[in-house]
Amino acid sequence: MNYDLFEELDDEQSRRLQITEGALRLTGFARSQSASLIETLDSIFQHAPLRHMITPGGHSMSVAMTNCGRLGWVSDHLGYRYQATDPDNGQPWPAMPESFLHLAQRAAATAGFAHFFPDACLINCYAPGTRLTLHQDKNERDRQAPVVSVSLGLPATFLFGGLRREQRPQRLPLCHGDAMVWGGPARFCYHGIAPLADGNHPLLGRRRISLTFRKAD
Ligand code: MD3
Ligand code: FE
Repeated sequence: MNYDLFEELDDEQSRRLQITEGALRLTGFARSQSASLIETLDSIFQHAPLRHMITPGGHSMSVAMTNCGRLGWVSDHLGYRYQATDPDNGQPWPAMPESFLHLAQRAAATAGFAHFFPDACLINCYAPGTRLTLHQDKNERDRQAPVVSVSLGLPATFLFGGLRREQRPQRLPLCHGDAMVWGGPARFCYHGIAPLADGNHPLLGRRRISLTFRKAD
């Protein structure tokens, strides 16, 4: 009997929190590889820098964003969409690193979604005070595939509502290394991030970065 392995499995069970049907938080899932994820992010930022996109209404978004993968999520005066090139330089987005893809696939499989092939990874960067108001993710053509997200850096409070905007959201802490999987009925629930509290993270300083993996096409 390998008791170390047994403890690890037991641990994974205790770190798996079902939030609602189809929604799972995997506490610390990416923690052991977080330093290498951040190194990889730095090289992505050199090719596709973080920027504040403009909403269709003409406002600058407070969350700084960029993408990797075949498709990237963009916003401008025309609306929200996915596109294969970075509007700031006309180049393709940096490729999805294999370590990112494998991490997203492992998280999805843990939640029961085999064969997850995300073609888009949106990278969101929050400074203290920054928030993301309640919204639904509806720009993806594939409506069956789950969404996988990974949190790095400063902790945040995730707001998780229902299928109608009026439904009062639950508040859930999200910490460095946590992963979440949103599938099935949870996929189209309203969600957001409360204003980020100030702090200093040993690897990311005064920032929170989230990776959101989606099958857009
Ligand atoms: C629940 N980002 O980019 S990730 C977004 O932390 C977004 O940056 C947040 O919401 C962030 O659209 C939350 C977690 C997340 C992503 C997609 C979801 C939760 C979701 C889609 C459906 C339900
Ligand atoms: Fe979202």
